[in-house]
Amino acid sequence: METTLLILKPDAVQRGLMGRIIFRFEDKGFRIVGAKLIRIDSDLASRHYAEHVGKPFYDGLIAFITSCPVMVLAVRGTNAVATARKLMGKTTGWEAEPGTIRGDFSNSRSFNLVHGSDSAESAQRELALFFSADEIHDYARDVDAWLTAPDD
Ligand code: IDP
Ligand code: MG
Repeated sequence: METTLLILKPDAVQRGLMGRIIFRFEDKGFRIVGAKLIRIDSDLASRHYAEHVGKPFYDGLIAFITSCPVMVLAVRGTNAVATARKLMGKTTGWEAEPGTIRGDFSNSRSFNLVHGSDSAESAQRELALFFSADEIHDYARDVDAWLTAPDD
């Protein structure tokens, strides 16, 4: 069982796609264990995107992610980190496969609707940036018994 950080970016909020994006993760069987709408400030944005400092798109990325409230989600499930990335699709909308969130809804290199942690280590770091321990809710669901088999 892993937990990953998702951010529904400003374009998802502005385009009214939050619900349809959340559906994809719920349909896969993931449990939402944290959720809130926040306005990311430049300090938080620079900590979150520290790995991209100095890249040509960095300034635009910080301006984009701070331009409007975003929805941050902590999402839990088997292989949540890698599977969430597969559901999202490739970074650039026009390269992402149809059937993925970005492949179906984005046709941009930077406005690609959703962020998802790229490794278990990134997920730990990013979850700590956006959620305090008491904002993560580890509740049980009866359906979880039907989402993973004992011999998975
Ligand atoms: P990821 O979101 O698929 O993990 P990263 O390479 O980590 O992609 O880049 C972070 C974000 O920066 C992307 O989601 C996208 O919004 C933006 N970005 C990445 N590469 C470019 C680029 O070449 N031009 C403009 N924006 C970019
Ligand atoms: Mg990334």
